[in-house]
Parts: sequence; structure tokens; C-alpha cells
Amino acid sequence: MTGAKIRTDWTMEEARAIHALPFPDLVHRAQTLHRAHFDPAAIETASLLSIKTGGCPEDCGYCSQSAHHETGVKATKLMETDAVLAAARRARDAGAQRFCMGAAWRSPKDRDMDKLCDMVQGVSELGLETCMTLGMLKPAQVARMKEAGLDFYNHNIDTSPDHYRKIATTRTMEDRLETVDHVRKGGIRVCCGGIVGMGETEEDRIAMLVTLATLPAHPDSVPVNLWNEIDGVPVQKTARPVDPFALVRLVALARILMPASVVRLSAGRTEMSDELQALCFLAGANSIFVGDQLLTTGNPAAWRDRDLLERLGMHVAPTSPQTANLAVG
Ligand code: SAM
Ligand code: DTB
Ligand code: SF4
Repeated sequence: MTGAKIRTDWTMEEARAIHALPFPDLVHRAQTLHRAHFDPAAIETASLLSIKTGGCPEDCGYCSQSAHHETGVKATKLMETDAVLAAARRARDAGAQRFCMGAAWRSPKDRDMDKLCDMVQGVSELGLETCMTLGMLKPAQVARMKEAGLDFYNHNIDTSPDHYRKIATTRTMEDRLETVDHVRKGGIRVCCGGIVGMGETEEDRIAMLVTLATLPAHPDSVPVNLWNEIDGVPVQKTARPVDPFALVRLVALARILMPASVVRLSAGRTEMSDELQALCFLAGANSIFVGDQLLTTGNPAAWRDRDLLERLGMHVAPTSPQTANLAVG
């Protein structure tokens, strides 16, 4: 089983059929693959910091930070490196393994690159894995970040190719995939996933995962975000609650299609019961964001996550950092 082939040629038909399996068969298949690649009791932890908030020129219809929507989020300048490092130290001391820095940009300006590289270097020196999410990157920017020691870059496809144009007009799915490609080719590990609960169909959710699972190499991490409601954004009008079992099915499908990728149960955990989170872990989710705050919205308190993992007999531990994905042909 450990040598199970990592496939990048999944079809929609295959994915639909897996997704439609009876729940026990689906979860069993996902859990079996999970065990072949990971310690099923281990959960990876990452902490987020918004290093530049709001005022974003993009019009992503789900986001509190777009300048196109009235959300009450105040725009800030890029933080100073010392303040970022102080936050990283606090996150590390609170148990985070990775520190993810997010900026509300379409793409970073070349004049910001020195400061961003200093942040990466400083966070690495604290013994944390580093991740950034800054919008689109050019190959030269990827090369600079790699040189500074950036471990991961987050850039989500967010939804299916079809649904994408209803969600954002200032950029395309192709733009997103181009940056993902630059990041992978530049030797930085890719974190790429999406959001559910914006009013997309089941077909859109499956298509989003098939898009990820048919990239030249699977993303090393796949964040599954449940849309966190934001007052004043267009998605507020289309959003539909997600059936908890539909979320578990999606996590299981992600685990089956991309068996060696870390699947992160990302935004939206404040709205999830402990039982739902436990089912998601059973279906193959093996990473969470820790700390009270995501970027502009909340996350469960640290004690709640500690309590949950303890009651489940699970523990915080790095998942396999070797990423079997590198073996993808
Ligand atoms: N500006 C950069 C970009 O778009 O790639 C980085 C920051 S952006 C906020 C990072 C990701 O957060 C988005 O791609 C989206 O998947 C997720 N996100 C944003 N708002 C969200 C919300 N309200 N609920 C859930 N996920 C959200
Ligand atoms: C990801 O997939 N989820 C994180 C991280 N990558 C950058 C962001 C979630 C943001 C939730 C909404 C907010 O806090 O503004
Ligand atoms: Fe800007 Fe990123 Fe929010 Fe889109 S998701 S509006 S690019 S911060």
C-alpha cells in the first residue's frame, strides 16, 4: 500500500464515482490511503499572520480584504519585520510548526522583496517552517523567495474553473495556475486548495479537486476552507450552508485523489462541531490552523484545539516533510 501509485490523470467520472460511494466505503478507502502515507493520529499545525491587510485591488467576491467591497476591514501598510518576528515567536511558543504570512495584494511589488526575504529568513531562524501568500509571483520573485529559504507558497484556485469567473473578474483561473506552476518549478513547495460554501455545486467542488489532482504534481498541501461569512461581500448573497457530510466527503475525495498531500481543514472551523472535525480527520484531514485569528476572521481558541486532540488521542506532529509528491512523474 505504501507504494500506492500517485496519479495525476484522474477523470471527473472517476472522481464523481468515488465521491458517491456509500459513506462507510468512502471513509474506509480514504483512511486506508491516509494510513499508507501518514501517521493517522498526527496533525500538523500552522499559524497565520496578515502582514498587509485590506485595500486589495482584486475583486474576489468572498474576501473581506478587497477594496471593491464595503466590509469595514481597515487597510494597513506592510508590517515591519520585527513585529512579524515577534508574532512568529509567539506562534512557535504556542505550538505552531509553520508560520504563514499573508498579504492582501494582487502581487508583491519588487520594492517589497527585500523586506519579505528578511521576514522569511528571520522566521526560519526561529525554527519554524515558512509559508507566504502574497498573490501572483513572477519566476524571478519565486527565485528570490527560494534563496531566502521560503518552504511553502500558498496560492489557492479557490473553486472550479467554471465557477471561478463568477467569483472574481480581475484575475482568471489560468493566472492562478500560472503562479502555482512558477512556484513548483522554482522549487518551493505548493500549498493550493479552495473554498466551499460560496454557493457552488457539488460538481464544482469535485471539479476543483480534480483540477488540483491533475496538475503536473499534486500540491504538497491542500487547504479546504469553509467560507467564513463576511458582511458586505458579493458571495454573501450566493452562499449556501454546506452539509457537514458533504464536507467530509470532499475531504475524503481529496485524500483519495492526492494520497500523499497534507489536507488542511482551514477556515471555518469555528462553525464546525468537534464531531465534524473528528470525521474530517478520519477522512484524511491532517493539518489545521492554530491561534485565535486567521487573516481577518476568527479561529478556535488554542485550548479548544488542545482539548479536541487530547479527547481524540491525537497529537501535534510534523506530517511527512519528504512529500512523496516529488516522485510524481
Ligand atoms: N491575496 C493573496 C491571494 O489571494 O492569493 C493571499 C491572501 S488570500 C486572503 C488567501 C486565501 O484565503 C484565498 O485564496 C482564499 O482561498 C482564502 N479566503 C479568503 N477569504 C476567505 C473567507 N472569507 N473564507 C474562507 N477562505 C477565505
Ligand atoms: C488558506 O487556504 N486559508 C487561509 C490561508 N490559506 C492564507 C486564509 C483563510 C482566510 C479566512 C478569511 C480571513 O480570515 O480573512
Ligand atoms: Fe485580495 Fe487575496 Fe482577498 Fe483576493 S483573496 S481580494 S487577492 S486578499
